[in-house]
Amino acid sequence: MSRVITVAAGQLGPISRDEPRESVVERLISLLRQAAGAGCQLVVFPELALTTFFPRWYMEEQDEIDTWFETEMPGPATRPLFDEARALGIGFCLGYAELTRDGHHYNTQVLVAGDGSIVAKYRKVHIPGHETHEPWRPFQHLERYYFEPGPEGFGVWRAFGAIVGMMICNDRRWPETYRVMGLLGAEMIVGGYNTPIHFAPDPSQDVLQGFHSSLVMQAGAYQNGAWVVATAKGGVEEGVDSLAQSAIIAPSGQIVAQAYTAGDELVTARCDLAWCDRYKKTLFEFDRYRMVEHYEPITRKGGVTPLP
Ligand code: CDT
Repeated sequence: MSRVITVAAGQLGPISRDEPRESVVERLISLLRQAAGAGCQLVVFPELALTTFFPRWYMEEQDEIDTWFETEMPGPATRPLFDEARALGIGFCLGYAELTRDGHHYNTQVLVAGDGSIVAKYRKVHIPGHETHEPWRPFQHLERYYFEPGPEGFGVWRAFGAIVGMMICNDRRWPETYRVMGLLGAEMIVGGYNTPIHFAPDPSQDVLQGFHSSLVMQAGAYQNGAWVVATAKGGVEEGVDSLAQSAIIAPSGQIVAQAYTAGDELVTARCDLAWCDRYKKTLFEFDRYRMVEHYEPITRKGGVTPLP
């Protein structure tokens, strides 16, 4: 029996610092409606999709910091998105900054079913950037100041007739992200990103941002026999240019659909889950070919073990 999910990457263009959540939610609802019209079952929205990418600024006052976080999901501003999704019978994946009741701050994503119920919550594992204010940079990337890593790690969930995993932005650069979910049987891995084009620690990478983003996701899809759907918040936001190029990637590693603008744009593809097994049950048959006895250094804490 064929199992097909028609999926969309619901890319956003820039969100200005003073754009209210309600206005962003209207933009998300517009994308949701387009997706429903295109026969999609699932729309993947960007990381931190409700506001501008606030970690580019250093803030000291906790009260000010907490204004960027959601204390409930859905909350008053996001409930219309959940209501519209339920009315349309379409699911979505949404990234936002989460402040828990006991005071933890996470970079979070929820997977929401077509009936509006939350299937799963994922908290970003790989937190990039820096811990303290670094005034030499043209803009900050203070995710390590604002967010704790998700304590739960990676997971997969049965949803949309598939086994779905989640990742968020920098997670996509790490092979372990895909492999852990691959080992849990992931057939589709979804997530959002905010990737500034300028990388202050090594600007030679600026022109390679699009290449690197595609490189890691295509490899992750292929090596684990999974579809990958990754959605950007792109374009020039508060003076900082970010990568667009939202993409839907097949288990073959091929990009089957990609955004061609840096604005609000819907990218869709018909994803046949049967294609996963062409890779999972041949070249990447884990049970048969993985050589775990040689992989122990990968789970050891820390970095490189230098030669004596
Ligand atoms: N949001 C996010 O994770 N962005 C990172 C930028 C890394 S440079 C500090 C990314 O990997 O795209």
